[in-house]
Amino acid sequence: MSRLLIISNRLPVSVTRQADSLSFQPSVGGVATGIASLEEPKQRLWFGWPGIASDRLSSEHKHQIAEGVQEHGCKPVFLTSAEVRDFYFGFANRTIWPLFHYFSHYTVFDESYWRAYKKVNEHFCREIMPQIKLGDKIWVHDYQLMLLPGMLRAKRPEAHIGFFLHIPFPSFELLRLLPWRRELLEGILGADLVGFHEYEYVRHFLSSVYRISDYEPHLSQLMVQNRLVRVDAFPMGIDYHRFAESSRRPEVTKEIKKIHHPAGQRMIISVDRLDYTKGILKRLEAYDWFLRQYPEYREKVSLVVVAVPSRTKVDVYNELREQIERMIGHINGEYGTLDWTPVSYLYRSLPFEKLTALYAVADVALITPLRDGMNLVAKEFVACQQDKNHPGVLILSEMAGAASELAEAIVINPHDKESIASALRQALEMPQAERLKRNRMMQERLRRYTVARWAGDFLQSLEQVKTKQHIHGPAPLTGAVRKKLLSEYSAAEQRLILLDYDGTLVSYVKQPEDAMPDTTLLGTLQSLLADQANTIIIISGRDRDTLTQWFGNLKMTLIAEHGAYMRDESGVWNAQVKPDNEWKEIIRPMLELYVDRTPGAFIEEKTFSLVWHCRKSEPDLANLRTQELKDALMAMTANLNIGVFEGAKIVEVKHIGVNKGQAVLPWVSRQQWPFIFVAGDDYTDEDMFAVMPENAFTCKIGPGPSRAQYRLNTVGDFRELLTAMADLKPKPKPQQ
Ligand code: GDG
Repeated sequence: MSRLLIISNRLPVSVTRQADSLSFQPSVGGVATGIASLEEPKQRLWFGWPGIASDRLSSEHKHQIAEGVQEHGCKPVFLTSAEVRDFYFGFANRTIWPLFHYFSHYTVFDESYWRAYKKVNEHFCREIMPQIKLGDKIWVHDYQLMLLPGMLRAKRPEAHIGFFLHIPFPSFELLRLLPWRRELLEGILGADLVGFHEYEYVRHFLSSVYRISDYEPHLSQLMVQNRLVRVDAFPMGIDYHRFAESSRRPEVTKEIKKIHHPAGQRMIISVDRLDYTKGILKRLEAYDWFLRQYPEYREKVSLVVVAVPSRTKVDVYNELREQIERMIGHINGEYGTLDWTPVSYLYRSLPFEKLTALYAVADVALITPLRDGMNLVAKEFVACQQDKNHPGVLILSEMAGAASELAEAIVINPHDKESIASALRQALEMPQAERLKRNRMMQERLRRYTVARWAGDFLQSLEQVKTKQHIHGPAPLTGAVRKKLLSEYSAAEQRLILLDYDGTLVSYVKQPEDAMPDTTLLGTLQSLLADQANTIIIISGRDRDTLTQWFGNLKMTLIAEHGAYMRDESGVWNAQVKPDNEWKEIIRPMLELYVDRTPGAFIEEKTFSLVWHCRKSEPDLANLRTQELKDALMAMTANLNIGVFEGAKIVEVKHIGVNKGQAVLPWVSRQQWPFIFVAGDDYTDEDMFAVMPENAFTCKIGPGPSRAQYRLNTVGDFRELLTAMADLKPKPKPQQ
């Protein structure tokens, strides 16, 4: 049976040591609950750090921990104190956490933190590798382990890997600040399925991938090397029934009411980890403002602040704690009376049943993070509003991922104290029927999309991506296929080799004229041409002059402008179609207009075509303009004998009778070739692939759909294959 391997920074079991004995307590965090209640029974194994640094443990303790957590389906990954310091408190929580939550001024860029992050991700990889069995699904969680999917992929190309980020994915403008941005993206893209809480984060991720890693997404899917990767939103839910049930315990709610909710007073709650992203300080300022603006509520409301200690080894957290406590002191000093304390403050974690009772008895939950991936507290509060006679109101920040699902909450901007104050008033005055109605609508949604559904949905999508990967696209030209190709090459008496140039023999560059062949490439071509059995043709969209300048010295056939001109081995160029270019003067002004409107764009003129290039333009603008230009051109060319084609960062308008397929057809049908090899990377090469006989090896270079049978990922991979062909012994000349 295939298994589910879950990998997160911390194990869902907390290990505590008292004197010399260890105890193990399963923690009921969201993910753990979701996975535990998955419908499909799967064997599960969870990897993570048990929470105590390994240099503080004897080998006997480590052994006991391994055995103890095994009972909970877990395997420990031990980390030293130095690793915890630089990886967890360093890169994860001083670099990624602030940056991804838009706190760039708190972000520390430290090479040694980055090294520790890489090292710990590698360490996780080493621990997991021996445990992976064929068919296992691997689910990596969160920002501490963003390199891990890529590391696992490098070792297990076929593995099923999912990655879920629990925090926001920031916009490109933030991510670009990070010196290691490309490595992080490549790491995440090692997964087959990448999940976020919200579509907004999907958008940011794809836009960064496009700008930084050069992969081009199509509708939330992209080809990474030859692997289909899907990126999607999976808003995490909660264990709705567990919260709803727990909130119905009258003995606990009574106790909480007695302490925190005196008769005649209304109660507002604020529950979070003590973290600067949660906006606790701004919330207190807004509460202060509320008491000032609406003095009639003094002595009628109280705010209970639960701040769960968090990351106390990071300075800004300690500073924030001091500021919060000072602010609470100020409010209580300013407005408090002998009978009334405006803010009660609990700096600790409450037991689960006390927390749900607090949710249940509160009149208002004031949840105002400055940024939050999702915010489960908001959902939990709504789930606990089960008493029809006492429905509470949720005030939620628009910066929390949960806001897009909980639209019936009062949604506020956490920086706007004025609107928070009036939201508090609105909440306190809201009629019971409306409170009930709003909660019912939100509860309906939360009851359906629970954390179990979330986990099930994610894993099912992972399976679908894997199925799609196998149906889609050309097979990799590696391993046995490569061997077969080389052995057929070796055995063949006559070979036809058709090669596109840009994107196939050389990589794309910003300035097309800079893509001249290097000496290694020319050497490889020369060796191939030295073999009598080879007929090699370069067939490109380039013009005659460029091809003559670059390959004029080689005794080979060249085809320019997608087949408009051909130069035979003797060096003479012949037009293959009669030029008919009157259309150019009609089309050119339109292309010029789109050059003016798109900084970085330019026009290239060829004998039979006009090409609008936007490789150097800002990617989003380039995409937008490409679509607009295509639409405009389609309308203009409807009655002309010309076609409009979109290629890699270009729009080309050309004579319809000219294409690479037609150009190579006479060569293909000239004789029965025992070996044909065709390679190309863009849409113009698809015309060649389409006219090839069954026995031809057709090879697409790079990502994207293709008619080709095989794929190589990069120009480098392809050149390496050509070199391998050139290294094979040439066929001896046939005996006269
Ligand atoms: C990260 C993302 C995303 C809180 N106080 C007590 C207590 N809690 C529990 C809550 C809730 C959890 O802690 C907090 O979850 P949040 O979602 O609100 O926030 P983060 O800890 O920052 O979590 C966040 C989440 O991952 C999931 O993907 O939503 O955006 O930042 O479940 O119940 N639990 C107990 N006592 C407390 O006093 N027992």
